[in-house]
Amino acid sequence: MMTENTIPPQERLTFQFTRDSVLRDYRIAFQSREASLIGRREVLTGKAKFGIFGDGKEVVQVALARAFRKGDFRSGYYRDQTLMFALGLLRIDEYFAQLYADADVEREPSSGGRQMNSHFASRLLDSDGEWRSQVDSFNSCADQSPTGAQMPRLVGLAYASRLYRELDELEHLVGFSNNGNEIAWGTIGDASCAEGIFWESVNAAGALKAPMLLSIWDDGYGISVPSEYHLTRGHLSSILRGFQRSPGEGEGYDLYTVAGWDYPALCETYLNASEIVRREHVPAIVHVADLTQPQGHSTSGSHERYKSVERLEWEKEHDCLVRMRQWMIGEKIASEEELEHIEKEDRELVQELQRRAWDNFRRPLDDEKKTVVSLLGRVAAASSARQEIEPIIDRLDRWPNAQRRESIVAVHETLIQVRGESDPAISDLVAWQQDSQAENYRRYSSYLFSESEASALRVPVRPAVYGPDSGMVNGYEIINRCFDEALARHPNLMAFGEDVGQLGDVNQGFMGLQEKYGDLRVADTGIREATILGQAIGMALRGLRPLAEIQYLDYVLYCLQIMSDDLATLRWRTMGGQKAPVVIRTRGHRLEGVWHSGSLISGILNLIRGIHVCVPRDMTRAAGMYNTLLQGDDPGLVIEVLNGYRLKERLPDNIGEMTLPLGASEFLRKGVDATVVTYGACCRIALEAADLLSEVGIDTEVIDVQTLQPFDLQGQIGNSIRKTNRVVFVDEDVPGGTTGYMMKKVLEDQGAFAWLDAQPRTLSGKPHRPAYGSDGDYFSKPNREDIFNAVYALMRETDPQRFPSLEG
Ligand SMILES: Cc1ncc(C[n+]2csc(CCOP(=O)(O)OP(=O)(O)O)c2C)c(N)n1
Repeated sequence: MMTENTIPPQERLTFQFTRDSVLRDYRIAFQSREASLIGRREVLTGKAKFGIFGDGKEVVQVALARAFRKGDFRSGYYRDQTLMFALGLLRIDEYFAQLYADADVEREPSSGGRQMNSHFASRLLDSDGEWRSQVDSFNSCADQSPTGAQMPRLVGLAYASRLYRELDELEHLVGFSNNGNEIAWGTIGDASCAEGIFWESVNAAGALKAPMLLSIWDDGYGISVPSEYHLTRGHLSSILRGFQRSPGEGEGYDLYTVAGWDYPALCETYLNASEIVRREHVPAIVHVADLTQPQGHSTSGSHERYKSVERLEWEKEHDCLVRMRQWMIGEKIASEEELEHIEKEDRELVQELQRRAWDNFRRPLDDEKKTVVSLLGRVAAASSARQEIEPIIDRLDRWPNAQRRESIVAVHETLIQVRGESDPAISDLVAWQQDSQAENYRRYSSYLFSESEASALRVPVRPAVYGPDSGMVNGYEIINRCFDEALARHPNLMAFGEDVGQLGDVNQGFMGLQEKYGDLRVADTGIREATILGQAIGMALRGLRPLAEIQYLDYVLYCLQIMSDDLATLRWRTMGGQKAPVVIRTRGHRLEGVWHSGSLISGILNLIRGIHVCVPRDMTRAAGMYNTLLQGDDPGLVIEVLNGYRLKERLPDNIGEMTLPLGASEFLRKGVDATVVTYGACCRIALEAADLLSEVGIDTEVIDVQTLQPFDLQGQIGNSIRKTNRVVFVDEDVPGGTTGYMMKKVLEDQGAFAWLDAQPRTLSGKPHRPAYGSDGDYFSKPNREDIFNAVYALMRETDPQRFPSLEG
């Protein structure tokens, strides 16, 4: 029932059915349905927290799986369990392990229990954090819950195939591509197509001619809201038509519409569509209509509340399994009796696998509870608080299906009861508590950053080297030389962004490099920050090293959601199973104007834990950070100083090799009276203030933190405060923003509070955005005079005689 496509009938490939292959598909689909039914029951009986399932979308997914080839990638969402089963990327017991939040990554390989059920991923990395071959396997990137968030990286996953096909210098990367023949398969629900990033991604993949095959699972609703509220005219195919290419035209999309219950039509559609996408590198969209949701959206509610009786009846009739079954019987592929027999077998199999997953999940928890009960028993026996402890033990012992939390709570309550007592049993309990804390840290908090040999924190430090001929050049020339050498050294490095290609970026950092390296390696993009970022994530997932430019820091907000939800969480949410070492380049700080002043640091910093954040004060520092990040395997954001491109710096002889260690603060000025901690463009202002302060006899130490994440790993700021006993944190962010972050790091984490003789101060911009013009900037952001006054006031606190009031 292909209703719309660009393949003339005589050219269509016909799907070859065999009885075995059809039966195999039906069984996968049927087992998947059973898994959904049992899954819902498990939630409703309290054994799992929440369930969202792929029922109603089984048949289309077994059909899609037939066209999926080794090396291909999936970027989809929580309805894709059947596809994952069909590709062999997920076992049924693993599916249930995730439903139970089993925190053992061997049993729950998608996320090690960190992600809600039906958030799938394949393990792209081995246990050392190195890439496994992707060409010998089916691949899936890690799902996210925000609707449409799978789209931006899909663009990059697909576009990578084009790069692999067209760039000879990538030929050596055999583990990632076979001549760019791979397709990136996307899936999305119909209602999620109302998201802005959906349209941005569709447009970007079309403009990039990326081999992407996107399926839209259309079941007519987004939770309770029907299609007409989501989409103009309520019908996707008709609004997508503008993207469609005409027959023979190279650019644009192939569009297909097919019913989600029509197995032979689905198989034929995917066979044909994928063939063209793979061969011609033309993207395609398959709008899969008439899908259903037999159990409703999720376990959070029942669809009887918002679907009419007629709709519910229609869904029963059009249930894809019912229809496939009827077709199989009609085509004499299997008889009713045969199918009943198979279904009974499969139902039992799924039940058995669910029970196994539950038992495996429970065993370590029950063992742990037993251990704790026994440890607590020993403590009770030895303690004067026995009467108080016994009810704690009893409660834990009787707790049905206790998890780790219940044991930890009981241990904590017991330790409160026995405070001040000492006994070997208590020591054993404390030792258990500490081991458990470490183990649970590993379970839930490991892999925020790379733990591999390739971590950016392990990159050897190579200081800048200057010779007698090292001349002074403009800042932009330093960056330009750095990128030139990086592109030569890393054949898989691709730089792209708005105005990056032909113009060489708005500040000439890439000037001349497109001519030298070609328009795929140094590329212009549309104005589409979310998909510039997504493009980078997808490319990085396929072994490339993207350097994605966001033209100004202020526009990072457009891609912040993807940076935060996808890139920053990727390694963590897969428990080390995936990585995307993207380098994001942007520029900010102190250019005048509300949207060019680039001071939104804390908003960004606090949302992208999992990404290194570098705030170089000049271009030499920036170059060192790029070189470090490009040798590491974590993502990083580098915020260059906007007004630094035309300032002169000395060009290091080893600009291509020099590296700057992340997390190393630099002393810009030594002093004994007060410490000023800052970064980026404020460094210069702080130094000017320090000069002014020295005129009144105050010797200020100025520290550039250089990177905000990681932050001052050697505790140099704490050491400085130990000497000066006074500190002011300065930046252009909002009050309590990054200055608050730095203060927490130094006073709390480094314990510098103990060394202070005066109240610690923060000095930041105003709470509003910076006003335009020189005066607007001066009065919106901290300036030399503000820093002078802040430090002077601290000095006056201890010695008012020597530092009299400035106010007469
Ligand atoms: C950005 C965002 N907004 C809202 C939600 C809550 N939500 C989860 S699923 C969903 C409906 C999605 O409908 P559709 O795209 O048609 O997919 P379906 O669930 O029907 O397969 C909504 C609104 C979300 N996950 N993310």
